Amino acid sequence: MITVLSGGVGAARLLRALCHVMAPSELSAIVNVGDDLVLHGLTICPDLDTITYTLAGLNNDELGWGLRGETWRVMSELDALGGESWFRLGDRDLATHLYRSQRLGEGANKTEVTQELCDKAGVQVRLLPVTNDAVSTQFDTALGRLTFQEYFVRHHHEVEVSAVHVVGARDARPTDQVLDALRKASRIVIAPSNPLISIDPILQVRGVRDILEERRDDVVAVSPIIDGRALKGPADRLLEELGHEVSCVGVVDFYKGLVGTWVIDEADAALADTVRERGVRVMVTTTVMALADDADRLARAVLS
Ligand code: FO1
Repeated sequence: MITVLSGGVGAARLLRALCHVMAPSELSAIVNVGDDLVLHGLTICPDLDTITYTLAGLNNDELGWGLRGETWRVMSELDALGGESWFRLGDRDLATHLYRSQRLGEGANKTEVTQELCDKAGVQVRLLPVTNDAVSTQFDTALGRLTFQEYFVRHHHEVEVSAVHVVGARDARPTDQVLDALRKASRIVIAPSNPLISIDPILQVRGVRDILEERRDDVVAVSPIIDGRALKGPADRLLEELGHEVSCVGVVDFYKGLVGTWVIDEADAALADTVRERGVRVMVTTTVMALADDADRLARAVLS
């Protein structure tokens, strides 16, 4: 079994590629829930949904989130009422949030509801929210404290951040399924997701970091920073704002003590020796997953 620590889009693409080169049923993903929010009384889990939709082949490639063939009638009506419509929920996507919220209201937990949604979408990868407890990633900014989606969507991740807080993480318990997936995996992979706001909220849940430290030799990570830049999202800017080096070396240092093998991009081949000096193994390959063949090659490298 392979277990992948996962944020949203980057992790979804890696998981999809891994499904091409191994049995999906042998794959587990431990997924960040720090981006989750309650809006209009609905519980929304963006990273879990991005992965589910991508693995089901239903993801909206243009937007990078949500479902393909989406329509927006509910949001238009909400706009007309002057309702809160900055976080856009498509008509099709809304069904997921309605279903999840109903089931949570009936007493199911997030892990159970995620499994139900995966079964309905035909997704065989085991998607595991890192915890069923409430965890909320928040930002100290020039505009004051912002929740994840206020920072990310409402302010287009353009405001300067002075600190990231994963509220609730230290009291949150990882689920039994998560602990099992971490302990039994032959290899643990850290996806090329944002280290500060997608992976760290997983690591901060009690006990998760300790297991990675113990299993360091079996941990493989893919750098999300290529040639000093993030392909998508604010990872590069956040690294800089929070005092980290903006390169694959900065990411290697951020995960110090947790990773045995690094996969860095060909564009960073000149930094391979510097990474090796940190006492880790290094593989250099294409890490950009825009083309299916490249994504599959990366998946094979991660498993090799
Ligand atoms: N991202 C946006 O940029 N604008 C949105 O209105 C938006 C809505 C949305 C609804 C459901 C969902 O699952 C994701 C959504 N996202 C939206 C993406 C999301 O905010 C982020 O990409 C992730 O949280 C970061 O991983």
